[in-house]
Amino acid sequence: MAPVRLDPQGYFRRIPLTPERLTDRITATLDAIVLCHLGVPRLEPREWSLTIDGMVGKPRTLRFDDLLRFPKIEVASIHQCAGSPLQPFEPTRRICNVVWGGARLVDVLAPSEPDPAATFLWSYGLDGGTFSDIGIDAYLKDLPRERIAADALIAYEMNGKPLPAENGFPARLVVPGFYGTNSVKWLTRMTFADRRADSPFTTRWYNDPILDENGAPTGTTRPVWSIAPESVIVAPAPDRTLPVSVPVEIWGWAWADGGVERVEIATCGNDWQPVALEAPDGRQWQRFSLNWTPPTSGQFNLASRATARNGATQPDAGRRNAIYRVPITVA
Ligand SMILES: Nc1nc2c(c(=O)[nH]1)N[C@H]1C(S)=C(S)[C@@H](COP(=O)(O)O)O[C@H]1N2
Ligand SMILES: [Mo]
Repeated sequence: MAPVRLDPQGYFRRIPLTPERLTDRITATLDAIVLCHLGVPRLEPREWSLTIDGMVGKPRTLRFDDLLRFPKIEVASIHQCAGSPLQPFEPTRRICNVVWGGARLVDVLAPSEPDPAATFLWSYGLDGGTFSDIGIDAYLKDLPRERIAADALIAYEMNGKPLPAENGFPARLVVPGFYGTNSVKWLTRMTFADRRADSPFTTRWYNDPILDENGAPTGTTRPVWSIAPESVIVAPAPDRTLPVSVPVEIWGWAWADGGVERVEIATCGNDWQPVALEAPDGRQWQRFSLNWTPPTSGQFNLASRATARNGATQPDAGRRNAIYRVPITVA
């Protein structure tokens, strides 16, 4: 294959919508997050292929046309960037909710007869270059085997249209419920293995230090896979002035891998109260709302806190899924 053309070359991202602009349930493609560590490969579908190898009975290589022959599925899902791997505890709220279309990952892998002893699936992108002064042959991520059977897909569509180049054209992995970093774009190769991939994007970056109760590193790490519970208030927007004693709807989105069970809102400090929350609909974010009547004039700090079905909740600060706060004035 001819050397890959990257345009642009090097780190490239789209500035995400701020929470008050996340008004639509499905985020328009041009408003969705974009993150490319090494640049944006430009290739034609006829130049694309996917090799499936490693611990399999039948290694094989698929063309783009082969991919289109599998039954097509659509998965509406949150899609979230975990933020800079160099600042793993920094909240960035790079979130959107989009519809992916493509082939089910299990369907594509099954004819290769994966060895039951393989515990990880490694996924390679076409993009190489330099990130944080480290030379990278190809973007490489790994996935625990059990996640394949769920609703992971090899997507060739986003919101009903072919993927834009920056989102992985012509085909990419999508792992709904896992942070975006795992959803390898411009997918070229998938390798079954019995250990984690030893690449900068698996074991050096996107591997959170686990801290003890005092916030000191324990020396162990956790892969950045499952999306932790999180929520944002869409309205009112920060720094708005609201009239006293006039009811207003506070609303926003909550999400977590596996769904959110409860959202609470606080208006001034620690007055947390449970609020109305949509039931989970597949992998999508869930709308929450509270009709609130500002009781007196003054400064308020609106905050929302999501608790996942597994009981995990949002920390106050110092983590990527820390509570989001909206300062407003009541006058
Ligand atoms: N090949 C490749 N895949 C990649 C990346 C990349 O740099 N190269 N970035 C990852 C990161 S960190 C995120 S958040 C998502 C972003 O996907 P998007 O740009 O389609 O929104 O792609 C992931 N897949
Ligand atoms: Mo990301």
